[in-house]
Amino acid sequence: MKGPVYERPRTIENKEEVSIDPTVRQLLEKAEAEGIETAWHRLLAQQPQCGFGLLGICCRNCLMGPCRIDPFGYGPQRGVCGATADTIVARNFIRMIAGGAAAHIDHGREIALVLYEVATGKNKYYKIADEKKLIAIAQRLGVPTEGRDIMEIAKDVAEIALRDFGKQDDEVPAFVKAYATKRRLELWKKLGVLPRAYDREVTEVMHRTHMGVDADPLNLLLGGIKLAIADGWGGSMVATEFSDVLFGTPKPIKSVVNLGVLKEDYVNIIVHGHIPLLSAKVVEAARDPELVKLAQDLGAKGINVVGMCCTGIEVLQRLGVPMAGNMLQQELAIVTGAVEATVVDVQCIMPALANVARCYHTKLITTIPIAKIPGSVYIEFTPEKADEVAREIVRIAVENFPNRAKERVMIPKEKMELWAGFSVEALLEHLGGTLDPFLEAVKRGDIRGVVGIVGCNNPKVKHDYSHVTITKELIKNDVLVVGTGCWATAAGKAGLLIPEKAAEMAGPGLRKVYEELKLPPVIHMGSCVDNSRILVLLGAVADALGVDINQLPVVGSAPEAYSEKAVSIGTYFLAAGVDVHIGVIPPIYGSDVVTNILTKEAEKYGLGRLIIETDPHAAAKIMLDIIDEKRKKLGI
Ligand code: SF4
Ligand code: MSK
Repeated sequence: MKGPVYERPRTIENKEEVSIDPTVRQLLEKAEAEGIETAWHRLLAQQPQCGFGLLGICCRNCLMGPCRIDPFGYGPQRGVCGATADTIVARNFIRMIAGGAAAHIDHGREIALVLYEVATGKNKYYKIADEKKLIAIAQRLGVPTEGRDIMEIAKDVAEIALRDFGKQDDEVPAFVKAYATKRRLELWKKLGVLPRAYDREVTEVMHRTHMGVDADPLNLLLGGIKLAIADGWGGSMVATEFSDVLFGTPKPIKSVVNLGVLKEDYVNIIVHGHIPLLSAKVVEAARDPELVKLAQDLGAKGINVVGMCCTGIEVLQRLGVPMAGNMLQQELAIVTGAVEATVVDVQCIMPALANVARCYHTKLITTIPIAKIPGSVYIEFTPEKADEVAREIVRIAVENFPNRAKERVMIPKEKMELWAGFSVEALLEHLGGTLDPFLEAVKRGDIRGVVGIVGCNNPKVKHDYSHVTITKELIKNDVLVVGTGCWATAAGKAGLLIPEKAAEMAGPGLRKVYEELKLPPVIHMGSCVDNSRILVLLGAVADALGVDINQLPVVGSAPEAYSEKAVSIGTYFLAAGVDVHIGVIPPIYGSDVVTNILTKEAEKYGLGRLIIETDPHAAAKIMLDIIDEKRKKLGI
């Protein structure tokens, strides 16, 4: 007997519903005409998605399973081991945090190791680009700086950071202690969620979610919160702070965003992934006169490096490198037919890129031993041979230019100017060295509150729509929006990162703030690890006002979240005391207990609440209400 025949979805009927970005619609047409599938087609092929998975009530943590709980109460209410829906949902949720936190922690470790190698003279390819930042970090950590050689300071700072990853004592990691506010540290101590070492917290979550260990949903969630704290104030903080030391602390910088940054007559190289160790070197190598000449000899005008996802943002915010797009544009960039190489490191790189690249002349170049993709060209990157590898990669891209099929090239025209590079240091400098003018504007009500919008695209959500709608709605109501990652790219494409344009869309309060302080209503603070910058800012504002972070008129939002990293980021904002909106349904509705803890009871513990709302207008309204309520309680 024959089963039903699987039909691969080849077309998306209504492309208007897929994205607000015209480049996506144009290139989806081209992809379909050329028989190429994208994430949107594969999402269709997955319908209907598993209801147990959506509710978080399936478990395959052991070989007695897989087990699933019947959400309607007719079937099994316990797994083979006896785990209930509450246990299973909580375990699954914190395993997502473990995946996300581990990614950030590994990222932080890579950067810290390079700083250590630079400080000890073992790596000559990188340098201390920002001594002032290094000294500021040293002072926070209590490392003596007076009259000392900068390399000695760097060595001490790197050693302290590296110890925090794998130390065995129960002390709070030095970075967490140095960067979190006193009030938060006290609260976390009371709740028993003070982390000890970053790797240890990842291991502990994997351990406690093993069959036969932790079955208590609240205890499990607190374990997840402890790990998320280790991510935000630990792994991610190290990644951000040391990237500033090695590559420079971002300052406002102008560039261009969207697929129109690809150039028809140039060799186009996309850097995609997260860790700037590679992308910064590719940018450098592409400026090498010998390689530029090679490109010209092969008929190109030059070499054009553009960014995708957060490693793109790392080189955008420091070097002004144009951004090709955000997460859901990675396949479409290749569909333009104009990309000689997509060079990737880690995270958010769809394995499907190899299939798309195969349909064109594009070389997909993977570089990291833990991130190989069948069908890609693998050129191993290590910081010890950074320059050679980067040059080799650029050479491969250049030599691939003559293979481009000119008749298949279609580069969308759309591109938009944007301003990025608003680190905390740059913001402070912008305000004249003190937060006071900002705080005054908040007290006066010109700035009603602040919302931090973070990361990601998700094909379940109309691409960029929620990001842009929420941002516009908030600034119209005088709420300053700061953010990172794929939100920032969406905001840039919509023109929201052109200060004067955003000011025109903003309410009278924010417009006044822009006129008086030149503070834009919408602020690009960096890549997804740079959410740590928002934590630093929140801590500084709370301390300046003499209150705890959970009292501030501040909300977090992840309107189009997809990744486990977003789950970890959202959770560390909850740990900071910030209410966090998510625009995609997280897999927790299978447990009333877990849903209740995360969406309601968390507040009782001094943590933020999770707000689940898929409609961007309704979400913005909820955020405005929270801001008003907090202002009222603060008496402003
Ligand atoms: Fe089933 Fe328990 Fe094993 Fe999970 S841990 S698969 S619920 S037996
Ligand atoms: S790249 S984690 S989709 S922000 Fe950082 Fe974008 Fe989210 Fe990846």
